[in-house]
Amino acid sequence: ASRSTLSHLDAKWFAKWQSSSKQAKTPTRGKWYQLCMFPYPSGQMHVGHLRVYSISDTLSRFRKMNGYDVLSPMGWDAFGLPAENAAQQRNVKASDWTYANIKAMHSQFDQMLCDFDWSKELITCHPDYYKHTQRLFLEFYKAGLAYRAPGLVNWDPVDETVLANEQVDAQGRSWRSGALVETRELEQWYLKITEYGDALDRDLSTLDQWPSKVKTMQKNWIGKSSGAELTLADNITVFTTRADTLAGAMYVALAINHPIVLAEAETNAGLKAFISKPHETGSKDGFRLSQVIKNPLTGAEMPLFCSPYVLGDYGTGAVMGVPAHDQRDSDFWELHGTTAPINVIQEAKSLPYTEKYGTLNEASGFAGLSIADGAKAIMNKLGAKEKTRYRLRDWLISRQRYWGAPIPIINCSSCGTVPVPEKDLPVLLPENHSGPLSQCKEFMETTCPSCGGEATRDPDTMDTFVDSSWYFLRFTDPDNKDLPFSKDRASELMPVDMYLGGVEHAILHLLYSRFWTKFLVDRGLIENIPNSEPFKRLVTQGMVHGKTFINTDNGRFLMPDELGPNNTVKATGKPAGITFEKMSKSKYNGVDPSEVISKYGADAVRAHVLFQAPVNDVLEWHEDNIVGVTRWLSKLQALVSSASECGSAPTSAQVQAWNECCALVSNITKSLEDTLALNTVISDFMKLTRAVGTLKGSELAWPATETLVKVIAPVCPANAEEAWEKLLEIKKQPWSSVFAEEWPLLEPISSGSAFNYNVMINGKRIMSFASESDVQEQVLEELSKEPKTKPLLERGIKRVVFVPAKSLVNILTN
Ligand code: ANZ
Ligand code: ZN
Repeated sequence: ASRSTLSHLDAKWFAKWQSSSKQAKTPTRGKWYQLCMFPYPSGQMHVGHLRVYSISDTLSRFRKMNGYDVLSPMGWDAFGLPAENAAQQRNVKASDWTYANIKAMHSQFDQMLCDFDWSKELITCHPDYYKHTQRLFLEFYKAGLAYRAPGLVNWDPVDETVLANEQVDAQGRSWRSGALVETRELEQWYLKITEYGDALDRDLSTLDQWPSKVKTMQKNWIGKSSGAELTLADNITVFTTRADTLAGAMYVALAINHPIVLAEAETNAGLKAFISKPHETGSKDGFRLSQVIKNPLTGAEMPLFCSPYVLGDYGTGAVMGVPAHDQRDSDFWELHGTTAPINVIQEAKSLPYTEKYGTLNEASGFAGLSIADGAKAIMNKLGAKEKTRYRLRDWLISRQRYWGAPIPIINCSSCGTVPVPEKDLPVLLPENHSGPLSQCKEFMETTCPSCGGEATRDPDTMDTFVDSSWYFLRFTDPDNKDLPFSKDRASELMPVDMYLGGVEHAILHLLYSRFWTKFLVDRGLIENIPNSEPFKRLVTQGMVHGKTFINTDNGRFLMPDELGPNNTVKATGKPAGITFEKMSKSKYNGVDPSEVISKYGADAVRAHVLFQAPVNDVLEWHEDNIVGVTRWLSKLQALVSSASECGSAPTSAQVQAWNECCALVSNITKSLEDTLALNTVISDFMKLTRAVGTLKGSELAWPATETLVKVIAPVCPANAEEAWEKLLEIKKQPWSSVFAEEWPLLEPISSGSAFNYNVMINGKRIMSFASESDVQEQVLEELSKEPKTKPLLERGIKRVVFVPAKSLVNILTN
């Protein structure tokens, strides 16, 4: 978007802000780090971006006007597949494509009138940035928390790369390509996030300003579970959270990569075929092994199976099967069992009974004990210890792709794995390349830093989530050449006070960032961050849904030119079905932010976006509704144009209107500061404008108008500046920015001694007095001086009714 697409007002003020240094008042209220998740430079903003950046810009402008020293930076999460694919398809360099996109999107930010501190801009694909990403990887390596290991990994056949567990959804599909993920055996690099499983779980409870939904998702992902390891045979130990059900165990099942299974498969062709054929995840297929295991409690013989539903990388890869109390075991036993499930819980009316409360019955061997006590008793009897397990797995960070930060490791045939020395960082990406780095000879061939012999580089790049796991730290010190960030700067500016972004990152980015922060605190790179948590308050904005037209005859989405007049289907003349759905190309319901901004101006679009839905809710994009906001803005400008500094004493109706203004300003302040009820902020703006209109002609009009202009400034910066300029002209004062003003605070009624209040108790007039400011407080003080009111007031005050229009205070007692 070029300047020419800015409306007159936007262009005027954008230029003015560029040329006049912002009058920085000296902040008096401490630091405020306002951050929103930085975008991937796709080249085009969508309305979701428009929403989150409107919110974020509003809040950081508000904080600045409130005297905070605000850090509100912006940057680019610039590595990743689309650039690489574009490079391949268009025969351009991935970096050229990326930087062109950054430029285009930066001007869209300008178009939105976003006031980010661009001097702190960072780009994760720039060597100045990824040099430090590599350095931090080596920090993990030095600590023994970055390691290479063979293992079964998730392979995305479309993007041709491995994925972290967090990047595969519950249906087994890739978060990016949507392809069904396959399993491959590969040697890859991991970050040992499991080392922090306990801290990541525990500290969730300190995040009292995070949505509980996000905390629950993280808790479940980490999946801390306390149970016991029971050794049932020399070579078989099971992990169970229900040791109390041991007497109900009727079989034991092993994962298909359990050592016993692998050993037996050497000589058992049937088993070998079973474990090598593909199984659906969670499948209750089973294969009976030769061994039989004795139940240590009942002495009963239990058959041994192997089944894909037992996970190879959870617990011990072995379970005791309790068909009466576990759904999965019940399903398995129905297919492979011969006898009826053994129930050990008194409360069980039907099986499986999977509730975790109840009392053990006779069959359990510990009749009368609760589930918890029974588990303890059985563990004691077997000499088993309590064991905590986590569902969380280590984070696989190798990607077989070009457009990422190279893993700074060299493989030497004589020295083995050698980290690239810090002085040799960054390991630069070859400029003219696409496809895996393993195919780039100049990149791969190098010399060993340790022995000087021939060696090869690690062919992989890091997951782009590595880049974003520390960018918020880099923002505290973005120009540091030697270090990722200085300890002092980062420690001073962290944590992020408010972090805005999409809930789709509830696990991935937010979990990784918490992990990195905790690790870097432990390594002494930052300090003094409460609970080592990077984000104090988290706000997740809802999605934006677009108006979607459907041909109800066949359920197909209508393209714009298939839509007739008055929302009909052109081909048939019938009315089209209208719904609101997630914007996507296939539904023809997308909206281009640049287009709407050049049509209505940035302020109207910003206010509209905030007005249409509470921050956390889905926003349905009704473009027609913008007219409400544009009308309000023109009323506001008209009101300001006719404002006058002089006026007469207010009527009592005007005093009331003034008090309404006070209440509205305090509401607006509270919403911006705390509750983030931003939709009500816009309706309060409209009410406030009306109330200020009522003050016309009175001496209250001028201060109220000034206040109105100041409070709308965070949301509607251009209109506020325009109005402020008019007010200064009327006052005959030189121009200065409205953003140099302090946030206003209106005192309720300051009508002066002109008002003589009649004070009544329970409807009876007691006395009168002249009020100056806070009438309510003053009333009680005056009354306490009046001996005859004492018995009345001793009954206790129920309510104080204050009617400024009638110059009346009525006190109701019990
Ligand atoms: C016996 C039992 C009886 C179990 C019962 C549950 C209910 P959470 O809480 O999610 O950690 N399990 C253990 N290792 C497993 C593996 N590798 N693959 C699949 N399942 C496994 O789950 C722990 C429970 O999951 C364990 O407790 C075990 O089944 C199963 F009425 O043991 B339980
Ligand atoms: Zn060597």
